[in-house]
Amino acid sequence: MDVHPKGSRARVLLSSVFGPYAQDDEFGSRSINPMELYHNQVTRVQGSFSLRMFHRSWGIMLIQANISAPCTVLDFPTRDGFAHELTTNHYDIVGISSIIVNVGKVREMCRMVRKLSPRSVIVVGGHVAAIPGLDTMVDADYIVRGDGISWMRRYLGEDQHAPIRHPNIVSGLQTRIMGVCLPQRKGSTAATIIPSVGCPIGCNFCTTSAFFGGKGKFVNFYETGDELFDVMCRVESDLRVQSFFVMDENFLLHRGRAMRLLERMKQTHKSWELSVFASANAIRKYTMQELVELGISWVWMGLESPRSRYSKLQGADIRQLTRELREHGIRVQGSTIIGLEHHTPDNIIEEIESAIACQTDFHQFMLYTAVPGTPLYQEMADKGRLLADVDLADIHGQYKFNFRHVAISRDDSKRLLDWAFWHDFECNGPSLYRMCRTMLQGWQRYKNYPDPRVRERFAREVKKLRSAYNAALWVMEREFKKVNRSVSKQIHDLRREVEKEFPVIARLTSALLGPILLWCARLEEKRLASGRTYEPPTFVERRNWGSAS
Ligand code: B12
Ligand code: SF4
Repeated sequence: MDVHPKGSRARVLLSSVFGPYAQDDEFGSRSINPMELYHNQVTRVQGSFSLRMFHRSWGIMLIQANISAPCTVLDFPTRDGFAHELTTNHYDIVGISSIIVNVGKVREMCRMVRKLSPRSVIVVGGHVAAIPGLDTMVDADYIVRGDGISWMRRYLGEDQHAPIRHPNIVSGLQTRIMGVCLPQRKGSTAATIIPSVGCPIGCNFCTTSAFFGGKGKFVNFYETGDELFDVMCRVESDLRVQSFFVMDENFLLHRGRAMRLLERMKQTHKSWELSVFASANAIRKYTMQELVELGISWVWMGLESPRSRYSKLQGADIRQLTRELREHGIRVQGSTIIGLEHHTPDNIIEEIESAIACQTDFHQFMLYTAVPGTPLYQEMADKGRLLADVDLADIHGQYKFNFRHVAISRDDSKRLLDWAFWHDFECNGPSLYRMCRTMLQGWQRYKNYPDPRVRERFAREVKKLRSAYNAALWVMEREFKKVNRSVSKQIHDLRREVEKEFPVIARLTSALLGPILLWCARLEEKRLASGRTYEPPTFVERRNWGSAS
């Protein structure tokens, strides 16, 4: 590969694609695709109870932190903002980060760079690079598949094997629920830690696994528990956090690393809280005690389907596992796939019901989707089953199939998906309530646990439950009567139980704060009904900029 003639003196701009996002437009924005994790694909039908927040573009933040060239990260720019940055500063390299749905924006941004900064080299990276023939769709000089840190280091003539420097990342921003924006105090939000990218299990539909090498492969930024521990200690002190969102597709799969991390946490009395992604077979490698001591408080886990044959699910009784996790205070975010090969109109309802019966705290439903770059895409292409006229902006699993399913029509795929979200909400209630239930179970089980680190963690978590969350329970109990009286009764019972544990503070907050929250939630419902959407703010961050010439 060539090295840029200016090497590490080259000025680099790294940008995410431009907004606004939560609207339908000619560049591929879609109103069903807001720049929000929960509201996009988890709690999207939960109205004012939906958890709303934004996440930064971590890929470009990581690249910026690991090159010594002067570099600007421009996150969530507007189109005008991107043009302004290109014309007010000279950039030798413009890197654009995108996923597949936003390819139309990448095309437009390349066009803008050629016009406004014709001497810049254009590099396109991120999942969009998995589109076959992307080089004929966008005017870029380089299209980078896989890890961008090592690529950018090589291109700048730097050591691609140098240790990875982890930036300080606040995991979410502008969190909002029931019409209330949570205060953004230092330390109040978890920090994101990215130990690796990719997953060696290699499920046929999985785009992240495929993008970083597929089955048997992944890219490790931190090999050992010791390295990870050191990074977490630094971030803990810089951001004053004890809570970490671990962005690793299958964190618990690497047992040696996780157990060494636990050892170090115990030695140094760290009462950390970890939110992780993990497959059922990986979770099963640990006892509940190990998970709890490691601080696992939230786990995102693929439930896929009771009859699917994915190796990660072999031998796991999913319903029992999810129940057990919740009984130990671990919030579960389940993910179910709709439209697997064996699904038919006769069995799909039963499978959705079975997923909902797991009563996970959060539930993502996704359509089985042939995403470019995955083995499933190749298989569907080989069998001539890809639908030719589907816009790339609509290939993401939250709209309709992009391939011919043997038993379910494209329109029915959307109906089933929407129904699954509704039915889960109707049967199980708002995720906020479910989370409170799991938190109480954890507290009751572990408040007298011998390890003080564990006690401290549950005591920290329960502070929210006995105050603001109890007031939220009061609101949910009232509002949910309109949807499902029996769930409303369950919320009532939970609230009573919380008040039994914390008689003074819990009663006081629900009595004082409850009515205010109810008013905020109803106002939010009105805003949402009138079409209100939310967009992330723009970030401009410069590094090594003093040395820029
Ligand atoms: C956080 C996240 C989000 C955030 C937004 C983040 C953002 N600011 O854009 C939210 C929650 C809003 C979100 C929304 C969506 N997301 Co999302 N998201 C993720 C998630 C969980 C983490 C991304 C991440 O930071 N990873 C860690 C970093 C380090 O990895 P990375 O981004 O891939 O970056 C590396 C390389 O790709 C490369 N690279 C990245 N950028 C660049 C740029 C250059 C110049 C170079 C050289 C290299 C390079 O180098 C990096 C370091 O190795 C991933 C899953 C995952 N595990 O990655 C899904 C994922 C990226 N999302 C996905 C999708 C589909 C969506 C949605 C459409 C939702 C949906 N319906 O599924 C929406 C779209 C929103 C929109 N309008 O754009 C898919 C993308 C599939 C694809 N092949 O394109 C993923 C992979 C999830 C999945 N498995 O399906 N998402
Ligand atoms: S276990 Fe999860 S992350 Fe790993 S390949 Fe399968 S779907 Fe992807």
